[in-house]
Amino acid sequence: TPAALIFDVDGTLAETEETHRQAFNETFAAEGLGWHWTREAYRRLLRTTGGKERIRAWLAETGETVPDVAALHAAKTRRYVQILQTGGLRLREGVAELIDAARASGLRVAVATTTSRPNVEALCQCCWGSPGDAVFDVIAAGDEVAAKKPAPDVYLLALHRLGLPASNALALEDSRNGVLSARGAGLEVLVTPSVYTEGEAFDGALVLGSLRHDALPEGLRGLFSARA
Ligand code: XBP
Ligand code: MG
Repeated sequence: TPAALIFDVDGTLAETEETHRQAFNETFAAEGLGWHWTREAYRRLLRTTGGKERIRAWLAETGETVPDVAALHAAKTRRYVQILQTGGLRLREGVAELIDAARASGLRVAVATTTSRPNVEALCQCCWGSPGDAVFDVIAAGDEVAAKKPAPDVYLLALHRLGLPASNALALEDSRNGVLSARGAGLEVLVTPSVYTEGEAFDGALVLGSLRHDALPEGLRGLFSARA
C-alpha cells in the first residue's frame, strides 16, 4: 500500500506547457532572436525534456547559435515566474482534492519534476497561495539531478528524501518520458495524459481520464475512504 504520492508538475498538476512555450517565445523576442516556437514545433521539441536541453535541441536542428544557453534559459525562467505571478494557471481537475484526501489519509505528498525549483514555487503560490514546502513534504527538481527524465534520477531523489522504497509510493504523470523515469525508479504509475502527451505510449502505467475522485482506481479510492 502506498505511503506517499509523487507528482510530476508540468502537465500533471497543471497544463503548464503553453505557458512555458509563451515564456520561451517572449524571451526569444526580447532577446531579438527572431525565433518563434509554434505548437507543432513545440510538440516535437518536448521530446527533449528540460528547457536548456530543449533550446540546445533547437540550435542543433536549425544551426542557430547563442552566446549563452544558460543565461537565455534563466531569462525564460524569470519570464515564466512573472506570468504565474499574474495568476496565469489553474490546477487540473481533481488535483487539489486528491492532495487534500491523501493528506487527510496520512499519506505524504512529493514532487519529482524536470523543471527547476523556482517554477515549482511559482506554481504553488499561483495555485495554492502557499510556498512549495507548505504544499509538498518533498520536492525533487530537475536542476538537482545529473540526468533529467526519462532517466530515473529525479524519482530516486524524491524516494530518498521521503525515506521510502519504490514499493511504498505511487507516481502520477502525464507523459511517456515521465512514465519511463518513474518505472525506471521501480514505481507504479498513474497517467493523466495532457494536451501535448495525448496519444503517447504509456507502457506499464495505468491511464486515467482525470484525477477526479470518481475516476481513480478502486484501490486508491478505498485507501482514502478507509482512512479519511
Ligand atoms: C517538463 C519539461 C520541462 C518544461 C520546461 O517535463 O520538460 O522542460 O517544459 O521547464 P516533465 P524548464 O513534466 O516530464 O517533468 O524550462 O524549467 O526546464
Ligand atoms: Mg509532465
